[in-house]
Amino acid sequence: MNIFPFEWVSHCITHVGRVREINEDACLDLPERGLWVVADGMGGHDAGDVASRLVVDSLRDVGGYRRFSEFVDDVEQRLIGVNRALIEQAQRIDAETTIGSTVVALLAYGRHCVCLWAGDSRLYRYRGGRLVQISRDHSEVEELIQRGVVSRQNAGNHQLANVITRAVGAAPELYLDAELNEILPGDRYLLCSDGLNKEVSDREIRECMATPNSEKICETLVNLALSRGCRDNITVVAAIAC
Ligand SMILES: [Mn+2]
Repeated sequence: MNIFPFEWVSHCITHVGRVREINEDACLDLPERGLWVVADGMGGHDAGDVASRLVVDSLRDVGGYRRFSEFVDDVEQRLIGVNRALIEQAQRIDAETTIGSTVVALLAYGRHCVCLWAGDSRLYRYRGGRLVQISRDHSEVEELIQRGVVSRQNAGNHQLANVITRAVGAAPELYLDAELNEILPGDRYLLCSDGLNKEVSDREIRECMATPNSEKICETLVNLALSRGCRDNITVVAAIAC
């Protein structure tokens, strides 16, 4: 099978934002390997930047697979390895320490893609003028929405909006969610850390993604967030299947 029926054009930007002193986000933009990743080191924890860097560094040299399932399994195994390493590193400090990071990864192989994620970094897909969020946040507030306790409209202001329920390095077992989808020509994908969606609405993301230019999409979204004070680090990766 031709594993590259699409030509991918992609771009990524990561920015410290207007308030934080260090950037604990990290990203990977590997169109020739069909892999894009965003990792957000857990705020308020020790060494969040170490965690997110370890996540992306563990995936830099993926490739050489004969089947898509091999690719997906390998990425999963590598992230499980990072999970173990982060827990060991934290335990060397003390029992209370967590060194963690979210991860959202888009893997493309042939005519299909898989989204793997843990935490609240997101994958969106823009197709035919519509924006769909492919990942579902692993967060306290998303769980309340699912249970009907909080409406999605009010969720952004909720006090639990920042509490994530899964992350690499957070628990001995790493549970990654996975979504398999078909790729259509012209599909535009956006991976982002929560620094974007705390400042910019889904409607605005959809408007930005109407432009078929990955670099322009990233620049417009980051500038929009920065213009609103951008309290968190922000990372965006845009990938277009041509
Ligand atoms: Mn963040």
